[in-house]
Amino acid sequence: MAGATGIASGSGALMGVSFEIKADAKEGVSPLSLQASLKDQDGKVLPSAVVAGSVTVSVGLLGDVNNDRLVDSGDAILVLRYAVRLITFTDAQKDLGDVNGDRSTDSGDAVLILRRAVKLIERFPREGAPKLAEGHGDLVPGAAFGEMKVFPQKGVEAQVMLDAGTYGADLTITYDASAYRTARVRPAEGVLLVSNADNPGEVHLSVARTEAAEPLALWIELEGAGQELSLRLTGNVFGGDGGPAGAVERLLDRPLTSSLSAAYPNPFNPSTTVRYALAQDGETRLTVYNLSGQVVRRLVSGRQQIGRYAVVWDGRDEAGRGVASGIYIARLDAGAVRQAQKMLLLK
Ligand SMILES: [Ca+2]
Ligand SMILES: [Ca+2]
Repeated sequence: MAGATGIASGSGALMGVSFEIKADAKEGVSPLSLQASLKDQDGKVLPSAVVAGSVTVSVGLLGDVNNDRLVDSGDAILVLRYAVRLITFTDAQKDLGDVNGDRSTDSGDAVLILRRAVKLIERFPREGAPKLAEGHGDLVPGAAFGEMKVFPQKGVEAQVMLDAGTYGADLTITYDASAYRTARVRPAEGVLLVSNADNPGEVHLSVARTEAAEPLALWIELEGAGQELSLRLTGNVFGGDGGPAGAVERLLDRPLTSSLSAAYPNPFNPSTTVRYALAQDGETRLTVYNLSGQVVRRLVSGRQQIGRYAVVWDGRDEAGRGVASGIYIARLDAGAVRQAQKMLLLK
């Protein structure tokens, strides 16, 4: 190689060297050594510099992780299966699967492999393809919990919504394994979806699609019965260029049965806090009665939403007068649920 004529002293990169790997090259690590012969400004030969290193040769077609000489949705599926940890990849497969060259083999790459399989793109970013246009304006990829269906004593179905503009996602949903187990992740139309629920308390799901003009609803079915449902959604979402477009972290926490908790403090003076949970939106009444069944105080009366509530009773009646020491009953009426708790006022 020739090169550095005319450059005086100093340090820096003089040139780049590219190697073409022969078609019959052996897969694996090949040693590489560079020898530079250097001359000073008078043309005197200096001791030569030798740099030893190596290159890793991956033989195969970029994106063709199953090595069948085709880049198709079969490869995208394998990348998704790898992303949810259902299978392992060799180093060569990891490398061939990383079609956008970000050193991670994930749903972002599956998106690109799918797009190539349906001829939406001709080359991968690692092959020098120009950066892909998003095609959906300002849509920001994202994922969140959506609707929920509760089947008492049987289980729940929770919806994970991928926003429009989300072409791929690697997501983990964690839940209380003592109350629930994953029944399944429902297949969705028009997308590649792979899930792994081998570990109790968590389900991994990876998804890739070629079109993302619309949001996508995915349903996770959990079997079991609990007083409440607490789900955590974490992971990454990918845009149409296959690059990571954001990290996701969402919590869903809701009661599954309406209930009234014991008042605290109890006995009390001058006030106590009554807590209750609503599993459904609807007319809700929380009323304080005396032992004769007469209404002492209406603490809550009206429509309320699913959630957890705390109401303070200050020991006064509807007219604002302090009531006498004794036992009182707090009663919750919410839908079909009617529950009561005793409270003792001690003056
Ligand atoms: Ca293939
Ligand atoms: Ca990648």
